[in-house]
Amino acid sequence: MTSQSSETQSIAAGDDQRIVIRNLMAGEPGENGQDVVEGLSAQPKSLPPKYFYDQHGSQLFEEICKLPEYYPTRTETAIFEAYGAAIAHLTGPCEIAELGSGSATKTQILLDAYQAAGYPLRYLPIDVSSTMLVESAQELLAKYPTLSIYGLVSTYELAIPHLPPTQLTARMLCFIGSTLGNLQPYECDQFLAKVSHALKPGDYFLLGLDLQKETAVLEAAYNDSQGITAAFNFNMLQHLNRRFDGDFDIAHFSHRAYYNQTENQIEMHLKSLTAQTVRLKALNFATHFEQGEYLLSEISRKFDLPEISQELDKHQLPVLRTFTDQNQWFALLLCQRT
Ligand code: AVJ
Repeated sequence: MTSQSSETQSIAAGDDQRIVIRNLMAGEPGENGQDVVEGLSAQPKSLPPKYFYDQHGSQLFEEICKLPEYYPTRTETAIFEAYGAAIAHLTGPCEIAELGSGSATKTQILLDAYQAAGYPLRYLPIDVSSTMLVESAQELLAKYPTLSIYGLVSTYELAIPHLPPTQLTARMLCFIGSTLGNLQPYECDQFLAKVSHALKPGDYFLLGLDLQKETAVLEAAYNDSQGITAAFNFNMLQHLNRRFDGDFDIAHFSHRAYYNQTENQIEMHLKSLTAQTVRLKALNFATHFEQGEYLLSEISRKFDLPEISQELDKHQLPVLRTFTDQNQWFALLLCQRT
């Protein structure tokens, strides 16, 4: 296999019937960094969380998922294990599309359940990392002999209106891992409108959300004792250095994450330890930091079930069933488009 050279690529080796991967970003100009300039020019400064995820950042995130303090991944996986079969039973045969499929670890629990139910298996992974997408697709093809895959190398925004026609009776769009929590409320609203528009009546939307809970539990999850989350946060600056020929010195920043109880969100910051000027040469841009100034690198909203259910209702995506763990720390919402 080679890297994507054309927009549409089939993986060879006799699997042509089973897999198609389309690269929606092939014709796109590279990231032009306009969002970085905007974020660093704003007051207070902020950066889009997507800049966490270069190759090293994605590895660090995988490590975060295994940390003792980081309960979300473990809890969501346990919910999938407990209720995968129930979800399959409720939806009946349907194809599974997934925004931000990554390594598709949790999705395999679903595929196992659909396979055990004797349903046809069709999976539509969507991810910005073509390497991740191709590697996980190959692994899945080897594991599930009846599986067909239609993958999109794409951002969520671009992919949602570009999903291919449904081949099975229905489709289930999965957005798990509480990634929705990265969006501000107004962005969340726009996102749900797009999802609703892309689904047909009867289709499903499976949403994984981190729920509101004790501050100490939340703050520990973003301030782990091994410093992996701090490294993940600093890596955003190192990523920008590489990408835009920058001179951020991570020794002059510290990691801070705290729970904002008014907004019900974790806010992750990089705090400037000195007064300093940082340049991003490729963007022809420089910005000044005061000593003690904060740069917001991520919000991670924590949800209230009645509130988000109302939001989903508003977008014609009412919750059919809610699956949660014993502590009610995390929830999987199975919604059905009306
Ligand atoms: C991938 C956005 C769900 O908010 O918990 C983990 C990212 N940031 N630790 C989250 C993250 C710091 C994660 N999401």
